[in-house]
Amino acid sequence: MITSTQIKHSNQNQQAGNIQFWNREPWGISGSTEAAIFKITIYDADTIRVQFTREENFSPNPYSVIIHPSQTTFVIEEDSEKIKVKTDKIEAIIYKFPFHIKFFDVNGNLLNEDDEAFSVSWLGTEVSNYKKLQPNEKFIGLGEKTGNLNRAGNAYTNWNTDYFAYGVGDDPLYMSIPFYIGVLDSKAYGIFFDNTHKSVFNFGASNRRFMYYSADDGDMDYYFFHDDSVGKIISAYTRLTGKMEMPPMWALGYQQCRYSYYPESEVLNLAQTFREKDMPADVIYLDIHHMEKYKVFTFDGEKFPDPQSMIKKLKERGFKVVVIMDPGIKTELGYEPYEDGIDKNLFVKFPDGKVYEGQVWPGWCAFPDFTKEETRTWWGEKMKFYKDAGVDGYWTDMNEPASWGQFTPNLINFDYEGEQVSHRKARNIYGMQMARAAKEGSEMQAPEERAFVLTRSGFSGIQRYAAAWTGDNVSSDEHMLAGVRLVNSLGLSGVAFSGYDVGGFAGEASKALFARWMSIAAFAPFYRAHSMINTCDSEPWSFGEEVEEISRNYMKMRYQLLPTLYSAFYKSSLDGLPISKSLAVDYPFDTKIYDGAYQNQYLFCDTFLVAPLESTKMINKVYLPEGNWYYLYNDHQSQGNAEIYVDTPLSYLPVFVKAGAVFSMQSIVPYTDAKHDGVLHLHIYNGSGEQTFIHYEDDGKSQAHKSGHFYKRSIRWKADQKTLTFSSPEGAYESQFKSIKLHIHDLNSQEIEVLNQHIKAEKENFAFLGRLTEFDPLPDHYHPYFEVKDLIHFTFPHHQQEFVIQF
Ligand code: NBV
Repeated sequence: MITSTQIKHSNQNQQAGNIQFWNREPWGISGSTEAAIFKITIYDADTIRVQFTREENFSPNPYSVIIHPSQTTFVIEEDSEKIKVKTDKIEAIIYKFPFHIKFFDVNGNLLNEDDEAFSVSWLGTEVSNYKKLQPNEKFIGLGEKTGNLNRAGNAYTNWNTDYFAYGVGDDPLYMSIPFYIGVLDSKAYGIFFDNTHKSVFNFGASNRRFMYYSADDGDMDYYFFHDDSVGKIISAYTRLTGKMEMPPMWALGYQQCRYSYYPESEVLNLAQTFREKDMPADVIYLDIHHMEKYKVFTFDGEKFPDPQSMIKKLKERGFKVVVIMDPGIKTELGYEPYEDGIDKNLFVKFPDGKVYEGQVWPGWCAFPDFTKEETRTWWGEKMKFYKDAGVDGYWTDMNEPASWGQFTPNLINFDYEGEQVSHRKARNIYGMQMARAAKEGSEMQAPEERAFVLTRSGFSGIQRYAAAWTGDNVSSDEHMLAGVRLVNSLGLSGVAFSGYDVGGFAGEASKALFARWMSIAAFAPFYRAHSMINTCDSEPWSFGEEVEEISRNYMKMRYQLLPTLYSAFYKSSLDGLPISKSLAVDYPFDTKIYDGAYQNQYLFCDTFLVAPLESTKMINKVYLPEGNWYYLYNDHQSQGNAEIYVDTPLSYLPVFVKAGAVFSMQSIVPYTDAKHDGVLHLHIYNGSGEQTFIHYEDDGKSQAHKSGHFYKRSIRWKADQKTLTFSSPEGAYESQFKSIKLHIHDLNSQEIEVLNQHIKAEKENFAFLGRLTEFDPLPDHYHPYFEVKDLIHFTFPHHQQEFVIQF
């Protein structure tokens, strides 16, 4: 056997080599090859973990995976050449001479295979897994990565980086999620490479033999997922790394940010203007100028003499306040957090024990070691300062961590939950652990309330702690569309709650760009406008009357859609699926969706097909996948599997509703906590097949939903049979809706007749509100959806029991 020292110093590729021995284990198999020890663990029928190390012990990442293997059944068979491991969903064939692995589905279709010669290998300390490229293989996901939806032919680096005004093809950015999905002609699989070192994913760049993933050091530790849909693969990945918890309802509202709003009078004025202009909004951000000399846990006494009373006034107007928190602690004697952190030994250090210092906004700073539990708790305790002022949410910025020079020395030490590692292993996880400290701190300060944390940096599993935004984007059309792809890619990678700076952070948006961006972002999970210091005003009323009107319409539509949005968040908190869902989730084998012209399209809340486009285009091509689709604004029906032309004035973002869909709306409210009129508008689209919409409500702010205080019922529309079934509601929370108004789109005259009969028979339950025979044509000028009339609508009380309507 080659010694591990020889291998580590070698300048040539060293393969794992032949299997020397192996054992059956209750969870899979363990063994040794010529170069390393290995374990293959059956995590679940759809998830198999492969680990290799040249050390004596494996060193798994303690941060990302939060579950242990389930007790799923599997079969192991051996012959002279290979070991076969079979679950209900995957068959893995492990060849012994030399070690390499092939994954099949249970029908024997090849999903993924190691390059036989290289499979698991090392180059110095760098560890890699080489996989043969399959015919027509596409690669999607990998988190916050620029570029095309299909990543084939490109390579990416995972190394969390502060990148001001990044280009739309630049890499790496702020967050690393080493999880991708491979799409073959009719099957898909997923791979999560759980190694926090700097890593590379090469999807066939500069070669046509293999794709590979490598890390600078550490174990080869990956999870292979397979199920019969892309959605189930994402669910399997989030079963492992966790799901978003229900955020407070206000975090779904419109949010206004600026680097920075100050002084206090400007902030109050801003809040007042939203209300005066009848533009719904929920959140105002305080960026770094709220602090005294950029010192975290302080307020600037001149700009904000009385933060408590300012925040109280904002709350009276229905606003929440989110403050920025940067990790760097100014190294200033007399500054309590610095002195306390030194006393308690909580900062990142050089190997000789001296505190590492880097320069950021406050000047020279020490960096709390968030990879240590004690530091996270300490940070949470310090957050009392903000809680006392009435702050509602936290924004963790610069947590890559960023510092002037952008090149942190690799030798500095991090605790890494007691393992004691260098920056090489800790950097990619640092931001996530800061976000975790913020979430746990928020919950420590206000145990009854749901936390809201927005983070720039993160790693696999970040969705458990925070929403994410895509950092310092630029005011341009290509950035606006790149942002959509980033958010969709984050959604493919387990991060359902994310968004981008509307209007662009760096630069100045044109009127048209701002209007288009506001409309697209109304269909993003996180809806916030933000802009850089020393740029023009960028509030939704700053670009003239037309932009103001368009913005208002889409902001209002967002608030009308809150019941659908909140229900979609609920669903995602259970299944881990995206809220902004690339078409690659539901239509992965339709090659058209990867086309450059259509790759930005996505399904929002499972129901709306959104086709984002540049602000300069007034007509555009949209691809509608299989099925029938209704244009949101006039119910015009189009056949799927087709490219269609759509007029796209700034006032009309192309949005289509899938035939057979069900979604809900409410009356317009100025902020999420304000009372709606109690009528739940249920929109049902004729079509075929069936859709179940889970209507979900709770108090939108407390933790009570975790102990049964929610209201949930499923509403199933069987389009073929024209049956609408409401299940009995579950949960101890009383719905805020008192009646339901049904809007049935596109019934034919016979169906309308049946419906009329039914309504007559059920008089006590329904009030028929009449029929409008024709739609208003689309007006030339901006015209909000909520004024467009439906064909049929009727109202009935919000029943407590299960009932069925047969049309
Ligand atoms: O805190 C200032 C900004 C913030 O507004 C932005 O959203 C972050 O991405 N921050 C970066 C620091 C530096 C900006 C040049």
